[in-house]
Amino acid sequence: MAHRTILHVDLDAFFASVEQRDRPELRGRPVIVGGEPGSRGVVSAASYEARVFGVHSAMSLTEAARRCPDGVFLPVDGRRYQQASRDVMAILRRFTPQMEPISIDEAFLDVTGSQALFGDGPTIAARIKAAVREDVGLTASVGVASNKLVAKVASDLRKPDGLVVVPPGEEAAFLAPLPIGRLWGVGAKTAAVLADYRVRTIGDLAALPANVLESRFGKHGASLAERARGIDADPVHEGDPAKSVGHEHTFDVDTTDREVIERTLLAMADGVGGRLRSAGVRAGTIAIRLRDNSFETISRQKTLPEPTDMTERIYEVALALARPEVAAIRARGGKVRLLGVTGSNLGEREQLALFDTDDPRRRKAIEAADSVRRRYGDEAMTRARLLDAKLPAPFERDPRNPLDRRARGVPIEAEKSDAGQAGRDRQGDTDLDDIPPDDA
Ligand code: TTP
Ligand code: MG
Ligand code: MG
Repeated sequence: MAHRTILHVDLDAFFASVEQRDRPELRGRPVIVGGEPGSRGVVSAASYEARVFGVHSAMSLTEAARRCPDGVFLPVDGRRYQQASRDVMAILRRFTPQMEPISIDEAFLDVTGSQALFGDGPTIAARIKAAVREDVGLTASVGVASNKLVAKVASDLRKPDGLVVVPPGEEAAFLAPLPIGRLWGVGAKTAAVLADYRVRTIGDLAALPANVLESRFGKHGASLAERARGIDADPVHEGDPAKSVGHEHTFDVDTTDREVIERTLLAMADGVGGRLRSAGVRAGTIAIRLRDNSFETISRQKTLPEPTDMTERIYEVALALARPEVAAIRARGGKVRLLGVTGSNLGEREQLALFDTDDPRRRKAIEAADSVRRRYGDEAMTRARLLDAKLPAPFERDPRNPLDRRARGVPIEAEKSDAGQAGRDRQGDTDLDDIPPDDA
């Protein structure tokens, strides 16, 4: 098969670069976006001048101030970053319709079919970098390769203002010397386990016998082995908006305990609501899924008079749908094995403004809670009711879900690979195609 040409484009020190672009006096200075140096937040973005001092995203502002006392600390100005993001995405779209934005400052492009028009991969990459610099005033780093995995690693390698080309056939050799943490899908936990096998570089991983990986990591092991060799068939998902967001939970022990069931539904409603809010969309339909101990699966859904992204509303609907089904399971002496909540029939929040009847103060409070959660992790903000539920973080995102990927300012470094290890509780994405229409 003829090889594909894939680009990964990622802006350099994005939020900080927008600030330096708009305030020339800040150019060449250490700029730290996130808030006041003494405040409780974390660093969103650090300019490369600030990184020299060891400041990076997700570090506490206090620590950043300690390391870089002369840094210029600025609040997050989301509106301007959103606009810059839109401007850059519009440039990328000029080179191919096959464009997949994966966060506010990065996207994959499949330019296989664009080369007759615009030149080969490296030429297109150079043209994109020039256009982003001239038209938007920012620098981007670009990786060019035959697949998404390798292109993403490549764009990160020579930041800032980098351009790294990996010719087809050289994927494995390119990855081999790099530390294992650079491989997408290898989180801290996986890296720790691999260290037991003396795996330090991606090449070490590629050299490990596939059966060792499979016996240690199961299905994930097989995909690890492939990716270590630079193999990735995932297509660029062009204009592939998510159709749904869902959470599913399999209980450690089958249950009919009302408190446990309601708490689980609430946690999942909160997860769905949080993901909808951070992506700026609302769900017009809420669905639940229930599986009993004989593995019979029931799905129910309700179309709402007004689309929502609010936890309480999602919970209320999910509970109303689940209650009679749980009662029926209980009545026949069964127990609940799995529960799921999904929001679908999604629409942009702005376009839904006509329906906007909820209390703006309440929305403000919820959005504030979301942003705290995003900064400090879920534990910080989980409702009292959810404590002790021993559920995975309800705010967890799925890098495979385009809706989650476009959520604002959310790091998409995925620990997904560590989910699904033997026998643990799992939370996954529900596939809406499984869900029959209302009252089916
Ligand atoms: P990144 O592309 O991860 O980082 P960056 O653009 O600041 O730096 P780099 O040159 O290494 O690409 O993220 C893009 C923006 O998303 C970043 O400028 C700010 C925001 N962000 C956060 O708010 N919190 C985070 O933890 C991360 C990683 C990013
Ligand atoms: Mg970036
Ligand atoms: Mg990025």
